[in-house]
Formats: sequence, structure tokens, C-alpha cells
Amino acid sequence: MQFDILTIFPQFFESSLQVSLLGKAITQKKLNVALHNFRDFATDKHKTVDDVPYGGGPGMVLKPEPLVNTIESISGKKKSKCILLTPRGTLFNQKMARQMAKLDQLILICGRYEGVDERVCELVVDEEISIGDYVLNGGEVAALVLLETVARLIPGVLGNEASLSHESFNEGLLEYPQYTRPPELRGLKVPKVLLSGNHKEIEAWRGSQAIKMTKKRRPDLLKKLQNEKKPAKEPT
Ligand code: 6GU
Repeated sequence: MQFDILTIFPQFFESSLQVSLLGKAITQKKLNVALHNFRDFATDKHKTVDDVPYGGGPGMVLKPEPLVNTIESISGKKKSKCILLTPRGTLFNQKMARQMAKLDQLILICGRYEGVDERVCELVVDEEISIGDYVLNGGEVAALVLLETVARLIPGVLGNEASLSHESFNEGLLEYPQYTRPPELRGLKVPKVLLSGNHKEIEAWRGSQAIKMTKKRRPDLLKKLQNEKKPAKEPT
């Protein structure tokens, strides 16, 4: 899968793309990430990427030409989507990540300053995405979140397909608590059932712990799960 990232801070991504599973997947050519500094496509001699907003107001707006020109310089693959990372976008989730992992190419535009000239959205953007209800200085952190979430769903990238099927099996619930050695630490013991070797009982314990954890921390997820399981109401 091809990722094209438009940013004025390409250095921001460098170490993240070199280490861990993401770095390995790139070395093994399971995915390719191209960083495009859209300042290179600015049309004036000062390489200006932003300007004051029409109508006045605080902050600066990203000019449309550097972004549109960069997109036009990128060779498009068959199944491709162009995403603008912005706090006004649709909230990102695992389901969206699974759909994106089926594509051949994702083009990610990292917004900056107060916003992006609206014509960029009309001309080249397919979807606007936010990673949460808080404000970042720019889309770079969000692009990295999206990149890692999608990349680990590409076959061969995670390197442990059992982890993925485990995740989808537990879809919608928080993880149960995990323990490793030693069996006792400062008076705190590992739950007996985990040392029992009884796989059926262990599975049941983990299931009830996952539900308990979800009920306490994310009751919204539990409600969503219950609604999905209910059969659709007959039209009256
Ligand atoms: Cl995608 N961009 C910015 N600037 N802030 C955000 C965001 C994106 N998602 C959440 N906050």
C-alpha cells in the first residue's frame, strides 16, 4: 500500500517510519511512505504556504496552490483516497481503518494554522478526518495515528496475524487484564484461575473481566454492542 503525506514538516515523520513494526514493514516493502513538502510547490519566490484569511480574523490560512499542485504531482493508484486531517472532520475509528486498509493508496494532507482554503476540499479532498475532540497544532500527529492504525491491518505488517483475529473477536470490548511472571509481586498475586491451566475457565474469566472493565470505563461501547445484536425492528 502506498501512503503519500503532504506536510511542511517531513522531518516529523522520519524516526517514526524507521523504528518498530512500521519501520520493518517499510524495509520489507509491505508499504511505502512518500513525504511531500508542499512548500516545494509554492508559487512565489519566498515559498509562501499561508496567507491572511479573506474577511479578516485571527491566524493564517493554508494557500490552495501548493497543496493542489503537490497532489497533481503524485501518481494516483487505482483505489485511492485523499484525506484531510482536520479537527472538523469525521471522528476516526477502527471500522474506517479497516475500509482504508483495502485501498492501494492513501494521500494524507496535514493541515496547519487556522485552516485550509476551502477550495482544496472541493478540488482534491475525498474525506475530512479528526482523531478526537481536542485541538492539535497541526495534522501531523493525526496523520501518524491514521498511518499506524491502517498499516497494522495490512496483511504481513503486524507479523502476528493471531493478534488481529483476537482483536476482531473481542471487537467492541476493552481488553481483560494481563499478567506475566512473577506469580506474586509485593503481596499482589496473579489471579489463581490464570495459573490453573484450565483453558475453558480462563476464557470465561477473561470474558467476564472484559465486560466488567467495559461497563466501568466505556459504558457507551457496551450499549453500542447491545444495539448491534438486537434484530432490526420490523417496519410498521
Ligand atoms: Cl486531524 N487536526 C488537528 N489540528 N487537531 C485535531 C485533529 C486533527 N484531530 C483532533 N484534533
